[in-house]
Amino acid sequence: MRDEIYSQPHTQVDDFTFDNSVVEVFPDMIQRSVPGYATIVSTIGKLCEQFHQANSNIYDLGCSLGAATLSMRKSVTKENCKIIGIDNSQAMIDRCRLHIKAYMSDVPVSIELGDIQTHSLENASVVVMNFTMQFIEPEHRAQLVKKIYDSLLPGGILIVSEKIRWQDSKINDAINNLHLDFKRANGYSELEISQKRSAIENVMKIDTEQMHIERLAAAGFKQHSIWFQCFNFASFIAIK
Ligand code: GEK
Repeated sequence: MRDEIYSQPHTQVDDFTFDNSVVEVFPDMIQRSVPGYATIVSTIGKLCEQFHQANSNIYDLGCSLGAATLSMRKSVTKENCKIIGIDNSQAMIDRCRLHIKAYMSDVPVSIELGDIQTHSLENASVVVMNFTMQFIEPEHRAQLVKKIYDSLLPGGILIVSEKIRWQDSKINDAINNLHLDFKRANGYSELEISQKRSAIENVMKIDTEQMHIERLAAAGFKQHSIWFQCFNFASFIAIK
């Protein structure tokens, strides 16, 4: 279904939440809003193929409708692996379970309702946060990345995809304008763009590339890099 949530004027734009109305249009919304989303999701499967280890857990934190979970499930070749998708939106979890059931696979998947900040993580070879960190309170992010690092086996990876910003306002504006043109080219009107911005600004707080890299290093990751970037959307890999 097409995302038309902000196509009509709202008298008051409430903070964005991942409720039933968002679940209905989510695949269209993320595809038309995030440059490179399809490439990132399919490549997460490729990275999982390289780094998953036998007898380990693979986590999809903030799994939404399970796009990264499904991509990784196709790439698991080693024995006794389990994929665990976690999200704190009941509406997302309910729909995600239906999506997962619609595809056949021998790889076990568990979709769990929970807050990734308190949910236990263990024995992990691959952990994915595909556009989820930006919804965690900034002061809690370092603790979460450290918890993920501690849950990873040696050689395990963390993938973090995020919208990013620049300290330099001219560069930030120039690249942000490219993203706005991307949304316009995908059929979002000026009204939709501005109402969505009002809805999301209190909820989604974005970091610079440097903040991400410093946080990964502080948690203990020795290897870390951006592996994909299109405009102000980037995906990082860190290896334990
Ligand atoms: C994808 N990864 O399609 N605990 C658990 N889930 C959370 C939390 C939290 N503390 N905070 C937010 N979420 C997906 C896309 S969407 C990104 C991820 C976006 C969940 C929230 O409910 C939502 O489902 C997801 O994180 C973010 O590959 O909408 O821009």
